[in-house]
Amino acid sequence: MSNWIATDEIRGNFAKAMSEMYRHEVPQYGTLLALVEAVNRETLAANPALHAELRDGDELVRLDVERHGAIRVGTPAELAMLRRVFAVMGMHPVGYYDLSEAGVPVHSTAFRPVDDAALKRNPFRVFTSLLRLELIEDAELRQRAAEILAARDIFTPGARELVATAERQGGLDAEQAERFVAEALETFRWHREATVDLATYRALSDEHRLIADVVCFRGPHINHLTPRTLDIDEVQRRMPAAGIDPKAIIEGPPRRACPILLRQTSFKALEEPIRFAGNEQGHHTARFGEIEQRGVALTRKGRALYDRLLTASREGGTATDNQSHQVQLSEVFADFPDDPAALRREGLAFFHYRAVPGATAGDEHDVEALIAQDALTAAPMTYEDFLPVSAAGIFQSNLGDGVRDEYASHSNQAQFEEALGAKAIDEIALYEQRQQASLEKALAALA
Ligand code: OOG
Ligand code: NI
Repeated sequence: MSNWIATDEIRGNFAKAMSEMYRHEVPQYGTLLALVEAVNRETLAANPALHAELRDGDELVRLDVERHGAIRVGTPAELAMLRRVFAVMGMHPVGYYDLSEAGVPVHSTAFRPVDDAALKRNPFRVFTSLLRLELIEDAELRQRAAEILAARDIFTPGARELVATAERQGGLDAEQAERFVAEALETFRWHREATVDLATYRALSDEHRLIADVVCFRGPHINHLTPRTLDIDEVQRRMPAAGIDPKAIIEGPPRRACPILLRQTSFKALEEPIRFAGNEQGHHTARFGEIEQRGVALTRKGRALYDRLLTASREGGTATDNQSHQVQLSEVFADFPDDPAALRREGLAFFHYRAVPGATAGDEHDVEALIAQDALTAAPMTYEDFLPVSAAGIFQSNLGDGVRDEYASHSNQAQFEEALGAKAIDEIALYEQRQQASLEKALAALA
């Protein structure tokens, strides 16, 4: 018998501690949370069907604590250690995102829980990017950046020790888990002091602002923490009145009767005072706010259709105001079925199957027939991941003007996984498994 604290509980406590720290560091985050909470409450009150759907899918409970954050690290060793830190909280690397095509010299994964029970409890996700130093063209600068990174340790000795303890024991006891949360949190804290002088910062920043952000500080400060809204258009509309200036357009698919994938918008990064080595004063912008609205996860076929329509909608340029952008998107996305039954029948989206209590299947084995006779229900399965085109849009709106064109490099998942010390889990395969498991369980209950 072990008395280890459940990984779900450690993750829940960590997410809460992170949210408190960030609220303290970035007061606008608190404003955003209040806005999202108000809109969620009103949306649920006005839409009983949505309320019932979220309640039956056990998603109402997680909604209030649901957040994703993002960090950027500089070396393979940092990424590999982060993987071990997140594993203590039941978070595993899912998906591979190449952002070099969009002119951002990183590739990324998302650390998140993977199974139904853990996702219901707290789906905390951290979008984690690894800087691709090899994309710095100037050899001298590349060398300098590598040396600066080699000289830092972004983890406290306590965090390192507790990760090793958790791996050795197979878990952490209550006292260790509490210390682990406090020690791990230190890695994500903001630092007002840079580790380099202003001239070095500027040289790196001139190469790419993201490089300066990753290289010049003691740690990979959390750069945003995103709550989930049920109506992103409404939150975006109310942001200015709350003193928040959102980026021009909402990223991702248009508004739909049956929301798909992920829609996101962010507000501009804050300019914050920094003390550089040699006591020079300067500024750095890194931290911003973001909100997201999640919809149903798409199958490979659905995702291919989404990617094709998104590309089509971008031909001839994207509108710079949100309203025209959304109109343009909606026209193109008219080709995407917009009701759950069509999405399911055409194999475009994933669903959770449940047996209706008291129902039996009799001789019927056909899923559609069982749904038609009210023996089986199919609820849309929430998309738990990210979108590379949207992520690039979020990165860029926060890097300001003068964003460069794409890097001539190709996506390199093998190199990323070597740095990570593990494979990135295929997100589509995960949805497939969860859908299949829910169907088998439902059919067994009907037998
Ligand atoms: C990450 C940007 C990507 C999202 O929600 O797509 C992201 C970053 O700026 O580090 O967080
Ligand atoms: Ni984000």
